Amino acid sequence: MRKFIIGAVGNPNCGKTTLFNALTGAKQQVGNWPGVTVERKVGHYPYEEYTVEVVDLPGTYSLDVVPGGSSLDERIAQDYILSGEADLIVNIIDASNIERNLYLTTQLLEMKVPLVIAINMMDIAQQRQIAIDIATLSERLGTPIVPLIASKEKGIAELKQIINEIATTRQIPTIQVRYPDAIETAITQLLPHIVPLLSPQKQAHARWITLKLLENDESIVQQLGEAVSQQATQYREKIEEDLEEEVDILTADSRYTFISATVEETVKKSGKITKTLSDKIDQVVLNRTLGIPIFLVVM
Ligand SMILES: Nc1nc2c(ncn2[C@@H]2O[C@H](COP(=O)(O)OP(=O)(O)O)[C@@H](O)[C@H]2O)c(=O)[nH]1
Ligand SMILES: [Mg+2]
Repeated sequence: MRKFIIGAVGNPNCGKTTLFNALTGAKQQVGNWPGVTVERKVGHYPYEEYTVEVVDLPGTYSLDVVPGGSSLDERIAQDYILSGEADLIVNIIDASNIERNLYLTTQLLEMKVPLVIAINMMDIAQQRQIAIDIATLSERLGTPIVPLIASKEKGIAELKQIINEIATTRQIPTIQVRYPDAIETAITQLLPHIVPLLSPQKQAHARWITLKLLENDESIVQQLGEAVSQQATQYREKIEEDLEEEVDILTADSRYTFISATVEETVKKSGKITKTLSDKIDQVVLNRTLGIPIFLVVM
């Protein structure tokens, strides 16, 4: 029997565990990620002549490993995705919080891995009168999207079918976030120094790895070593001097610009949306994670 491995990623509370259970039923093994006490859950389901293995990654808002920070979950998720173990990544996003969830999605698009998006909580979006143009969103993100209500097992058959299709074709998203010229130039100049350090399997992720090095991502810095990291630091300091802003703030800003334009075109909110308490808390956590000082106006 042939086997596919898929990694499940998403923000906390997007319904990842519910989907994992709907896909794999009772057949799960629970262990730990190597060297750490973070739970690693693996399940299986049969599909045609395949066994599909589902690896549950920690819930995260981003894949940023902040230096000296407590970004263990982000490190596990990023390292796993870059390891190439998975044939594809399923990104579960919460339809009722689409803009916030798309930050992680944008990073996955940038990583150039075969990707399927599952938009979960479609029932809640409907209750809140949030209309999502899934066909256009799929086009803008350059990746297949399956709507789901995981808690009612709706959309699971469609998701399984798309998973096998993309795991077979290994179609990779072509969308590229555009960064300020100074960052794009630094990526172009650093790339030839980084590519020779990467295993053949990691070459596809070279732009992402270079960008993360420029952002001073701790996991990437440790993997690439001292020499090239010092080179990246010189570029980073120059950019920060010229643009008077930190590189990771600039890149987050570019991602949000991409997300805002995408959401504006594809998501319509006709009802008046009042933020729930958990939305507000998540917003604070996200802003902290990204290190962006934002004063929350609570209405
Ligand atoms: N209404 C609704 N609730 C859902 C859906 N999927 C998951 N949930 C609920 O959302 C909550 C969080 O789900 P969970 O799977 O634990 O999220 P995780 O943190 O991503 O693992 C749980 O109470 C689920 O029952 C859905 O499609 N619709
Ligand atoms: Mg969970």
